[in-house]
Amino acid sequence: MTSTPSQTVLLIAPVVESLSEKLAAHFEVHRLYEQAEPLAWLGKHGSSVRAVVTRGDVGVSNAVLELLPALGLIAIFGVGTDGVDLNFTRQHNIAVTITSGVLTSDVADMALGLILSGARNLVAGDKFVREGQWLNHSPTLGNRVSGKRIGIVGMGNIGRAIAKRAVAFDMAVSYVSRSAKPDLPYVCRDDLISLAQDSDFLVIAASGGDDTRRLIDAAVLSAMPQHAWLINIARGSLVDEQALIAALQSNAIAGAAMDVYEAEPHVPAELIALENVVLQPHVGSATHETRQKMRDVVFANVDAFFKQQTLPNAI
Ligand code: 8YV
Repeated sequence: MTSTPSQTVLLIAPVVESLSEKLAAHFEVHRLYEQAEPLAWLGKHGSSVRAVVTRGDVGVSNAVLELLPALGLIAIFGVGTDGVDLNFTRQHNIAVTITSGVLTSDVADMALGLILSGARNLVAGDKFVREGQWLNHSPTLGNRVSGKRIGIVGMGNIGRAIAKRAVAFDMAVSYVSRSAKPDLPYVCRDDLISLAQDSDFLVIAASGGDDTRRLIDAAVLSAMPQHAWLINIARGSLVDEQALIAALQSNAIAGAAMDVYEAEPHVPAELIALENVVLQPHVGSATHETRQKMRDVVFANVDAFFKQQTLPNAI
């Protein structure tokens, strides 16, 4: 008699509770983040785990993967694969799925929201009213967004969605990307420095990972015009945070509006102390609508894996 392989799913980090519950209703679910001694738990139970669910911003380390010899699937709640060693997964025949397609609009909306918040002083204006300052002072002027130049770093799905929105604001769109996109009516730049020089808003929409680590460094920041804003909705790893802090402190650029940081959830005290920044807690895809869709995509992939069907969102 052959034994049925286990249908054991390991959650690496908390995801929306309705996903954990849905998974638990169909499979055997364990939460690594609730284990007092995760490595000891893995040593004891790791061989039964066949699927891992993790978040894009968390990924899963090779140290954990090494302890999961029966693993066949990593289902990412998000689109970023930078937290997973894809060489390792290829070598060990582990499929990887992402929540492709469902979060693009929300993240692009957040990019435009950050541009408007920064240039039009929305956060400062809110504080100004709440603190009663309006009774005694005039509000400060902001800077126009419509008709300005936007430079987009990374022209994947999210970059394209940002460009589409920017066009509605009559903005001139330029970009750098791993490859030129001849189907797009925007200006493709050869290098990041020239893109930075000619952008009023430099928006980071590229993938994280070793290839793009600290792509936005002191040289790029110093190429930006003094009135320009840096916007980051991608990954904190793309920016040299210390160089950014120095540029902001010296007013070498006008400001930065960001949803992501190098060591989340830790945000450098220097950034928090600055007035010319807008800070969000990595919530680009965090809407009820999108999180529900992300949940459904993750579940569909785990379910297909255990049913030995084609994975709908394999990378
Ligand atoms: C999510 C993300 O915030 O898609 C990604 O890679 O980083 C975000 O959409 C994250 O994965 C869930 O916390």
